[in-house]
Amino acid sequence: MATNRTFTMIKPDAVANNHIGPILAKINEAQFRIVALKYTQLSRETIGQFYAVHKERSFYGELVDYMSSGPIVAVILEKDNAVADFRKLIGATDPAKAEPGTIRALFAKSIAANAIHGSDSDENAKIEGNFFFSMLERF
Ligand code: IDP
Ligand code: MG
Repeated sequence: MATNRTFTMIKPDAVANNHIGPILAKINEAQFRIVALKYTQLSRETIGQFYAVHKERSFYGELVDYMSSGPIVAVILEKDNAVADFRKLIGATDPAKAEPGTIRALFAKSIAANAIHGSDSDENAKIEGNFFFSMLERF
């Protein structure tokens, strides 16, 4: 299986603040190709499954409430070294600590409402992409 893909979500704060276009533009400028894209809103139960890895963390309830509070855009992206390059493009989890010019530095409101998700490994990119999309065989 290719290891040149990553998975991202444009989070509810960024969608609500009309940042879908500018964020996709940054992603395209950074040479990522869009493989699949979906605008949707998730139930608490569904996003709870997506973030099950964080179940024991103090912010889990807040995260699940927040991520189900409005529409998101789920995207599979392709590029050489996709996972690491995309984490660099989005910046640190806390926007106050994110490098200037990164997507979180530009668009995020807070550590919880931080505009965008990026997979942290090839393995999780595949799991997360498959969570949202099926029938990608033709790609
Ligand atoms: P990441 O998104 O940079 O990989 P993770 O540690 O995997 O960061 O956390 C997942 C998501 O949980 C973050 O993107 C953010 O939305 C939320 N989060 C992380 N830490 C906190 C916190 O301390 N308070 C509230 N929400 C948090
Ligand atoms: Mg993470």
